[in-house]
Amino acid sequence: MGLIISKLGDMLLNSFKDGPCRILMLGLDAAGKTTILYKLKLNETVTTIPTIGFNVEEVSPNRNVTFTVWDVGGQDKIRCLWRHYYQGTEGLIFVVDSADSTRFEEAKEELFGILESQEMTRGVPVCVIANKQDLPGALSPSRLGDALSLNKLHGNPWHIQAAQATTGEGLYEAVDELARMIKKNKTKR
Ligand SMILES: Nc1nc2c(ncn2[C@@H]2O[C@H](COP(=O)(O)OP(=O)(O)OP(=O)(O)O)[C@@H](O)[C@H]2O)c(=O)[nH]1
Ligand SMILES: [Mg+2]
Repeated sequence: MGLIISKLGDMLLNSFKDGPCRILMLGLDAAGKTTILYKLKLNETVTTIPTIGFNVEEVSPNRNVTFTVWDVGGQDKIRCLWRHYYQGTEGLIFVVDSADSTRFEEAKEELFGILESQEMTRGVPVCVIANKQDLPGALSPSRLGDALSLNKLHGNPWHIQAAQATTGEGLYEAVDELARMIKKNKTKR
């Protein structure tokens, strides 16, 4: 039994042996990206200001996985810079404010735009974080998934995870699921 567990651990380790995975985290402004990054990195709820440019941190959600997470500012006027970060992306985290229904359509257009872009890795695994579940009117992940038409994402493995970045709830589940999808994607190739 111990041997099987250690073999499984080795297999997981081997699939990430090329070094840290390059993870890009995008989403509209104020979705909660920077809050997520530092909750994962420091386990602290930091006070953020809108990101102009990017933050990058190495994050190890468990001992077998290291992610280099790029968190790029989402304000409308700087979204044109996103594409400069696409190349070499192995996993995409797309963060949505689940209570901001007036901007679901905009979020959906941005998500599909990213995945259709020439520079983005074909078939990159996507983890959508349905953030701010604590706010009144927040949509459940399944309803948010419908609002974002995730069922139309045929070329990419995807998962949607409910989360509250301010407490960290759901964040480890999100990165674990992303790691699982990336690993599966790598063994397929
Ligand atoms: N209620 C609630 N507020 C949150 C949550 N996550 C983030 N916030 C708040 O949302 C605001 C924006 O968070 P940021 O992390 O700066 O958002 P961002 O996506 O990095 O925004 P840009 O850098 O402009 O792209 C901050 O006031 C956060 O405290 C959450 O789960 N619940
Ligand atoms: Mg930010």
